[in-house]
Amino acid sequence: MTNNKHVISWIDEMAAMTCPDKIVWIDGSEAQAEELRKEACSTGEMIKLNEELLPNCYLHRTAVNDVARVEGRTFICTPTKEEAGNINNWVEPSEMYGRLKKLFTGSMKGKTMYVIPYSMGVVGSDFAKIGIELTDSIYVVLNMLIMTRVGKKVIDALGDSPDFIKGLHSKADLDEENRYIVHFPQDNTIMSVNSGYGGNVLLGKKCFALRIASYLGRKEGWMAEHMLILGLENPEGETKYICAAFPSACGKTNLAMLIPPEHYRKMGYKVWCVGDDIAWLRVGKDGRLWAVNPENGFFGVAPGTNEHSNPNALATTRRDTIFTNVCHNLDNNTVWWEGLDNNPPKNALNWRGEPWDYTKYDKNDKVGTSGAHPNSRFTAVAKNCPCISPEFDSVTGVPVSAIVFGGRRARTAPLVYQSFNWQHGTFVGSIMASETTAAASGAVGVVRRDPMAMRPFVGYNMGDYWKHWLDMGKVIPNPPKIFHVNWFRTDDKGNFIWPGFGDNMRVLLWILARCENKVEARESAIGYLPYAKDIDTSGLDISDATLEDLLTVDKESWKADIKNIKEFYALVGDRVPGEMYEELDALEKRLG
Ligand code: GTP
Ligand code: SPV
Ligand code: MN
Repeated sequence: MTNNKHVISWIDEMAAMTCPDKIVWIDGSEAQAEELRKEACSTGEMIKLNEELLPNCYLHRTAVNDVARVEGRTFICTPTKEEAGNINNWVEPSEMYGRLKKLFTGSMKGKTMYVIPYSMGVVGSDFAKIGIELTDSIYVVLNMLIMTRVGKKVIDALGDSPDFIKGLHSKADLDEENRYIVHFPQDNTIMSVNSGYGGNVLLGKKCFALRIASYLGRKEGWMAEHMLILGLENPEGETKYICAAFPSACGKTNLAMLIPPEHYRKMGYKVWCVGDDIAWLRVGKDGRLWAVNPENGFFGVAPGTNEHSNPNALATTRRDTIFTNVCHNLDNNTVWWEGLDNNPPKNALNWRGEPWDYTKYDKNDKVGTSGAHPNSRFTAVAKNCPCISPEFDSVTGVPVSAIVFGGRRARTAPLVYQSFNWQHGTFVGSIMASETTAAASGAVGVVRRDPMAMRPFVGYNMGDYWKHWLDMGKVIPNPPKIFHVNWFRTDDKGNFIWPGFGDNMRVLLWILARCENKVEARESAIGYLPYAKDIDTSGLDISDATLEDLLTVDKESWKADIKNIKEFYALVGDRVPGEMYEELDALEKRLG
């Protein structure tokens, strides 16, 4: 498909190491995709679902020990440890290449190596970047065909250039002990072995569009962030754009596709989804920050998605979708997950593929007893989303009015607050914390610091990453305002006290009103807080006392947090910019 000697010699080298039986180029055609789906169904790798109810939809199960990203086995291999920093796992590059070579040698014997040329961003646009992923998994090919822009047009856009990200993936033996997700930022190279799960193997996503891209962004003066992008259109037909960074499984897909509460819909408000997971940001000629979504599909969390929480996501998954690790309803050959409806299938296989008895479900042992794995996912075509933004394919992206940080905090963080300025906003991002979720392997529900929702995704030293945020602030003449939200405050019994989902629109309206200087706010120790009267609660079953509680800063828990922030800054180490410590001191003083 190409004469590009850089591409050819690299593929030759990888093939000599992995020894596939044959090499197949993915051209992006529907005919080839269909052949691959048939082949995957013939071997049991995928199951074709009910064509009438779920046209062109498939089910796949990963290995039981391979259901989430593995942060402990993810490495940033810069020449020095200092460049990768203390938050990332690091091994010296030549040592790591040696280890990987052993694992990849002969790993594709008896298999086909697929060559996937893909573009992150609209093919050929100024902001797009090209990758080539070599993989021995048809599941990976079919997911990449949905998640990225793939095929001959990409290889044509690359021409003779050496400027592409090299990605090598092999499922090998799916051996957990030898699972590696490795990035060599200086070599534009990603290597992933012994996994078949989404974020570990769809190399365009977290590996390229966040880890490698964040490294490139620092070098080239732009930013790669773990952010959704949404457009909020008012009744006058003006659309303002918001980017929001929440950690994995903390509500990005839901917010990006929200349906406004009824009275706003009647007034003419609409929300448009530009992206649900990743934003590439750069300064536009007009001095504002502009955002593009480099992806072409959604790799979304299935559990909890339903007709009320996220009707747009559900509609998106009704065709052309690959479901991973959900529950298989054998009566009608469809899929189900916890939180879809109150009607679990009686004749079904769970995410492991075993007969499933829904009456044994125990919410304290979800992984053991649920029909769908808590991190089960759908891979769906962005353009199938009913609220996909008309700007989805825009080559310039969209101008950003507000950046929003947020996480799962049972107490400390209020419903919403605004930072004082860009530097303080960067600080607010740096001290983000959230309860861990099933999106990564390990304990769930433990509060950990997750700066900018990027803890697992920064491709270099976290201190330098904060410095890059500060530097960007200096070159954006008209920067977005920075906010923090928390949809997850709970009462003493652990129930969420904010309704969330579509009602989060009420908070977005306050945020945009602040951006346009249309509403006053009160200054607090942590930033500007809304007056309760300025958050619209009409039609909600929320008492004045609860709203006050949602907007209260509990100084004692903030003081306790300061201690934890200091420990975290110490862990990040001596590259933490002085400005962050100035902000920390100022916060401590304001708390008294
Ligand atoms: P990744 O794809 O892992 O990056 O996750 P995400 O940030 O896109 O999270 P997603 O929108 O898929 O939501 C994850 C979980 O949070 C789902 O179970 C949702 O039902 C739940 N959730 C999302 N928004 C809200 C909200 O406003 N309130 C509450 N209580 N739960 C929410
Ligand atoms: C996340 O974990 O933030 C995801 C899913 O979006 S994965 O692609 O697996 O990283
Ligand atoms: Mn994500």
